Amino acid sequence: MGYTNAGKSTLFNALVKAQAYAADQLFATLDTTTRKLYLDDAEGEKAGRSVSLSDTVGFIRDLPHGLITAFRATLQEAADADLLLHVVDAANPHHPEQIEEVQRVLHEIGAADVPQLIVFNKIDALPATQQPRQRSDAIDIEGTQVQRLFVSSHTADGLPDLRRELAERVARDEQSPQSSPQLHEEPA
Ligand SMILES: Nc1nc2c(ncn2[C@@H]2O[C@H](COP(=O)(O)OP(=O)(O)OP(=O)(O)O)[C@@H](O)[C@H]2O)c(=O)[nH]1
Ligand SMILES: [Mg+2]
Repeated sequence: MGYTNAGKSTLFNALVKAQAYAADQLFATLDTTTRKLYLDDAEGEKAGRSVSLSDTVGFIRDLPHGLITAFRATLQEAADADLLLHVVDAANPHHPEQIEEVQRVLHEIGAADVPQLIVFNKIDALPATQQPRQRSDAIDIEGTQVQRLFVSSHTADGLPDLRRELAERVARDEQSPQSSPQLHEEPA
């Protein structure tokens, strides 16, 4: 999820397509905007872990209350998620305000407390002087330090790190499943 035009659908397709290319049989369509994404374990071994990855509608500035109601069913998916990938257009100079707008919508739909991973997308479009020095750091979101990853959905730069981070979080969750009981859609 994230502000409109951040590159959510492009990232979604890049993650799913990369997986489909690597192993066509290893993902299954759940519905039009949700795909099952299989993840390697931290050592890069096929571990058979999967997550359901969903693409949401764009969050826009000054979303009218009527629209909030109309989108509520779609956005409800965000409130029910185990983790929100908050996609940000790093190349848009207004991205700090866009992050604030997204946070505002998250509060309105009751999803403000869902853990987030901030995904700064479009780093290929940043000038050399603004390129991130590291692939991952922390960013302040409403007074909380939240992990941020830098990616390009166009060049796939950073996507392996994103997959690894998701795999690590799933593995961590398996060790303390009570903190997130919904994660295991297919209990063994
Ligand atoms: N340079 C660059 N452009 C990108 C990247 N990812 C997405 N884009 C472009 O950004 C535009 C918006 O991408 P979408 O994936 O449609 O964005 P979205 O967040 O799904 O947008 P909505 O569904 O309308 O909210 C398109 O023109 C993409 O080609 C990227 O990593 N680098
Ligand atoms: Mg989209």
